[in-house]
Amino acid sequence: SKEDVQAFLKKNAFVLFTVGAVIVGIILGFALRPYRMSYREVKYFSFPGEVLMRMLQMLVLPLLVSSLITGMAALDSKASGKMGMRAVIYYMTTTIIAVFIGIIIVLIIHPGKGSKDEFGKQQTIEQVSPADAFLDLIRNMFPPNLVQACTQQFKTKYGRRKVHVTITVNDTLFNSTNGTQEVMEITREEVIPVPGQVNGVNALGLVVFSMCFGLIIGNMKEQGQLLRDFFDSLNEAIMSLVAIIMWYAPIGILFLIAGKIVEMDDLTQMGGQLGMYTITVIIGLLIHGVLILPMLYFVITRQNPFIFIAGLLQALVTALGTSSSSATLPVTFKCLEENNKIDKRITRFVLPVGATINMDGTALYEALAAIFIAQVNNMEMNFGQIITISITATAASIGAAGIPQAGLVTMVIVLTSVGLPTDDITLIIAVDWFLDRLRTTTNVLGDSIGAGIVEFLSRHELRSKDVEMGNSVLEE
Ligand code: DAS
Repeated sequence: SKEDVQAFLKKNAFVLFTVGAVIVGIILGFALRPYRMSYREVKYFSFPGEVLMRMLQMLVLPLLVSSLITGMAALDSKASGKMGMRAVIYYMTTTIIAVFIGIIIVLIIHPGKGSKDEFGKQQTIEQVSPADAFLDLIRNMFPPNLVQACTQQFKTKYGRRKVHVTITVNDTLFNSTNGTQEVMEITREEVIPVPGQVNGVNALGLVVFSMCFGLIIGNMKEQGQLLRDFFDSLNEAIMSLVAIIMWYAPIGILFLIAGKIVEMDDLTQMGGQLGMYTITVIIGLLIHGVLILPMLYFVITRQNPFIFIAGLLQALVTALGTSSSSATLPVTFKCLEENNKIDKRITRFVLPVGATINMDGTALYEALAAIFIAQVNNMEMNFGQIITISITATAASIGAAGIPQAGLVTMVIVLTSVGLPTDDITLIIAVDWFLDRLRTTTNVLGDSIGAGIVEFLSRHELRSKDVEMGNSVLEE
């Protein structure tokens, strides 16, 4: 009946808007491509998307800190220890599974053919040793200055920049009557071999600090009450802000996607090895995201994983649009708490950590890409080297920040560990913006399913805590 339709629309308004935004964004993007917008025009056009990205990033810092502190403070150390263990086991298991899927798929499909000619000229990238990269990971865990950690950016060994070239063709020779000028604008992306900076916070350092801090104020008696109340209410306030921004999100996502489609390079090179490589990555991510993770969820909780995933739709689309799991974090919180009714004590505790260190998509991608580069160089990887790749790919995914294309940067660790040329990262740069979006979506999916599984496994602790606190306990 009419009421039913209305009720359905009301309940699913967000989801419908978001899915609609993606579809309209794709159509609009392709429709506008023939107009060959200039760099500046593209920037203007995608401005609503840029604003969304900034709004989400604005919330990440207070959300991450307040949710982790309240999450840790709400649990006693025994309970949080147990839940922490479960989360870490889940993170490790799924990351390792992802790495192996990446390796197996790339060995079976074998997209690289041992010729680099078709990739064109490459630039040189500064060399980093795995030991340096590893020490950097530990350094980032302990920021010497907390205020700086909130503003300091992750340093990368190379960055990208857009170069805008205007070529003026003087046509007087052919057009002697009025001597017209033809102006051509070209935008291309360049890899710059200097320490680049990526926007974001040192999330890893803040996660470590907030967890310890939360644990401590949770164990304090009355003296800690003020701090516990403060962070609790800060967290509530930020989540209310998230609720407002969510209404704007579909518009932002529409323009983020349309803008990227307008500005992307022609896909002419996609026919060859790079195309095969792209398909291989997509297949790997699909196996992990659509098969393995849902199966794991089902085996453990005995609930329908696809209903769970349907509740996450908005977060997944935001990940696709922003290619940043940190920026998606506020939306992930909302989806899990509101649609999937995951206990706040779990989300607050598990999600910020997951968004920072648990990246299944990135791990799968790093291992796969490294072996692809070996194939292009005609190098056969032996068993020991493949094991090395799987270990370093895991480390590299933990070290990667939840920001666009961070995985490409940490790939240096994987390549150097088996003696592959790091310069060859440039071979895959052309398609990375796209694959980054897909692996970010997989990362967010992995974090969310992890929250569902950890909640299920921790239901007894949560219940006894409820009884202890005198909260109303739902009958099972
Ligand atoms: N895009 C990143 C993320 O936010 C990680 C990556 O580059 O792989 O999840």
